[in-house]
Amino acid sequence: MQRIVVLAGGIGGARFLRGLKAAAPEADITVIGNTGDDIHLFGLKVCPDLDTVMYTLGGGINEEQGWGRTDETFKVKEELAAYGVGPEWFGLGDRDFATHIVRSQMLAAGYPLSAVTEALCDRWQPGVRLIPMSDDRVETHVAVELDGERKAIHFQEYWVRLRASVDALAVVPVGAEQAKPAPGVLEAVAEADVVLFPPSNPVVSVGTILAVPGIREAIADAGVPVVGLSPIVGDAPVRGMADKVLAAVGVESSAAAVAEHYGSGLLDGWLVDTVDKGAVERVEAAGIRCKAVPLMMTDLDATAEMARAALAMAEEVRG
Ligand code: FO1
Repeated sequence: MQRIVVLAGGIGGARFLRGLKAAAPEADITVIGNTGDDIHLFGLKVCPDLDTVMYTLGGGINEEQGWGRTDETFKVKEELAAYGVGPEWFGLGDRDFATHIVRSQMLAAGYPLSAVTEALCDRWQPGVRLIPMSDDRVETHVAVELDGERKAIHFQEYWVRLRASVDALAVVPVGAEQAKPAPGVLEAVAEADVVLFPPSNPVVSVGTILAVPGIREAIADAGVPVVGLSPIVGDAPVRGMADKVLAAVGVESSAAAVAEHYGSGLLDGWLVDTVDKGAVERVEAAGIRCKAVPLMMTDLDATAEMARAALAMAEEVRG
């Protein structure tokens, strides 16, 4: 059985995984989830990227939004607002609240996040093994200039409240340096036949996972094909505001620049969209096998085709 490890952020990673499951129904898929987006609100721990993967693969996601639960209501949020308790800019729905309550209760009882995630997945049966990148707290902060003052704000405040409307001056995964990979992460990489980077944000999703000491090294040294799919199509992010955070790390917003950012020490293969076929030569010059294929996740079939192309490229570079 083919063992596939995927480093995933939120919406892009989750949708890609749905395609991967369709493309490789027999595969044993381990997902290493980004937890740098996690935020503590109302005394609860919210893990947006883990939940987005869990709900998407488990059939509970709000399809239009790509995050949060389907068939959601916001009574608790309204009641909190009536008490003047915010933040109001972060939409936590009633059904979603239950997940955060269970998670926070288990964490308070002493269970590590990896065990809590496994317990939550018992309900959702995502069909993959979902492991947080670390059981330790890592929180992505973004340095911005607001009202003439430089300050660091939580990633969610930058992304959701400010909609990335100001420049990101720096992106810092606070706590990453001290964090350890969660149990199972390094083992999954060591046993993998292929490692995939979905079209997730290269800085605040995949980049944060790689910032946990040991994970990047394990992937680079695993001796198996590492293949990524560009989240940038035609010099703009397919969704989200990846260009803003790419600029913060000095990377131009292009499919080729993102491949170079990961580098040939990590990546063996890179898929760019057909509109970026002009980038293939530049990526190959950087020592990374590259191919142009359609990369728009418009529906399950198109996404499964992308996953098939990634797996085919893995075979090509296996050498
Ligand atoms: N994204 C938004 O744009 N607005 C929200 O109010 C919002 C709430 C939210 C609640 C739970 C959750 O799991 C995700 C949520 N997201 C929301 C998405 C999320 O903040 C980001 O898209 C990801 O963190 C980026 O990967």
